[in-house]
Amino acid sequence: MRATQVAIIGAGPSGLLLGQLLHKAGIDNVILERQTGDYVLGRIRAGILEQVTVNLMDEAGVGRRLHAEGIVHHAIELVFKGERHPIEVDRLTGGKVVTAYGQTELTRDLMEARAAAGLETVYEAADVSLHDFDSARPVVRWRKDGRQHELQCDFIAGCDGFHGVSRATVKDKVTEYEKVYPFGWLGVLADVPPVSPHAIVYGNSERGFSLCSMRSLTRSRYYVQCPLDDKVEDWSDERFWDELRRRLDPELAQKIVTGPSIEKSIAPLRSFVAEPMRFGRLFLAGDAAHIVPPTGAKGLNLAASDVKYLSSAFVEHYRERSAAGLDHYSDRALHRVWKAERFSWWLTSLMHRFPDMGAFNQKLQEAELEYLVHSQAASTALAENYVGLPL
Ligand code: FAS
Ligand code: PHB
Repeated sequence: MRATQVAIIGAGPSGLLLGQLLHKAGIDNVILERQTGDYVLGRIRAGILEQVTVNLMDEAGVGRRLHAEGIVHHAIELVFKGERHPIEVDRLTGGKVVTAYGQTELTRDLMEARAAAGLETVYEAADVSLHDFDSARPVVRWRKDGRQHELQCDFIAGCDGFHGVSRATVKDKVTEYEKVYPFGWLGVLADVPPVSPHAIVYGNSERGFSLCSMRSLTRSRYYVQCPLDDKVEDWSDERFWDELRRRLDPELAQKIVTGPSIEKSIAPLRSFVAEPMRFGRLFLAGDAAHIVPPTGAKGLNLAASDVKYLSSAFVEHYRERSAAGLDHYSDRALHRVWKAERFSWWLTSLMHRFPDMGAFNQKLQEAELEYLVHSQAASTALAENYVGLPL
């Protein structure tokens, strides 16, 4: 039977980054992905990288384009009651910054590096199933080209996202914690210059949340909060641009450069954590184990920190014959996950209008925003979470 050291399920950012770090450490791995590579690249998702993630891309040897094309942000801005307030994350955290670089580009860089190294990625792997991960020789099976395939391995890394097979395989061993938000995000990608090229702008208006971001100096990413039962077809480009302007301060609203959307989608918001993240020789990483509302730009960055912990644990196992990293992986990852869950929930609660919030809670939101932008201590707390807590 074919064999490898680590079988990775999923060729999203988690799986690809893990595969690259393991390869750099001389650990053989195979990735099984149920979609095509183009399909994976076609999913428009995250856009903001913490320094931890940038450092990991460098460690994986794939940081060149990220440094050439990524846009460093030294601040974010909060808009409420028609005024815009900077939160200078760089100054408040002693020099830490975030980088705008789309998940699509990060995934492309990792895919190209993997192909260049001649590493095996099985795309369109159907009906992946996981077996014997409580033994010393787990087995992964899948179907492709009308044939059944199987792979023996030392470990399985479940990097297959929220709807993947890995967590589903251990659903009777998992404790799930979930919070679903009563609204979604309508996101638009457009080839127009970003309205605020050096700061992500978060808005809280009486009409709801808005976000102004970018993928480059010629490609912008915008979001508005929308009801959960909205459909993308309810939103013409014109209606979107008009609604976005209404949720910003007047100066920024008149600077918006509009253009045809090249991607438009509605994403639901949820907070979700599955505990533990280890089951014998099966380890969960990234969205397979946790989901955050995108408000805090933590999803992709949490996936990266899981991968940092897991790849280090595998290296310790193979190089030092030590099980310490593997034994501590779940607790160590969850410690960081829950802090990011808290921050993402807090910023989502602060910046969105909830259908049933009532006048008192609305006044509380306004008071917290006023306190936040005028208090060094409160701004510092926001800033240190936004740039990413230490590993
Ligand atoms: P992914 O879901 O990216 O990748 C999992 C991979 O596994 C996929 O390629 C999938 O096809 C594959 N797979 C699934 N089941 C399988 C099976 N049975 N067999 C084989 N393969 C299988 N994060 C942010 O930080 N900011 C954002 O703005 C943001 N926006 C988002 C918008 C949306 C609509 C979504 C869904 C997520 C968003 N995220 C955002 C979070 C997102 O970026 C994730 O954190 C990131 O994709 C996590 O990467 P992975 O863990 O690799 O999971
Ligand atoms: C994005 O650019 O897609 C983005 C930026 C900041 C967020 C969420 C998404 O908080």
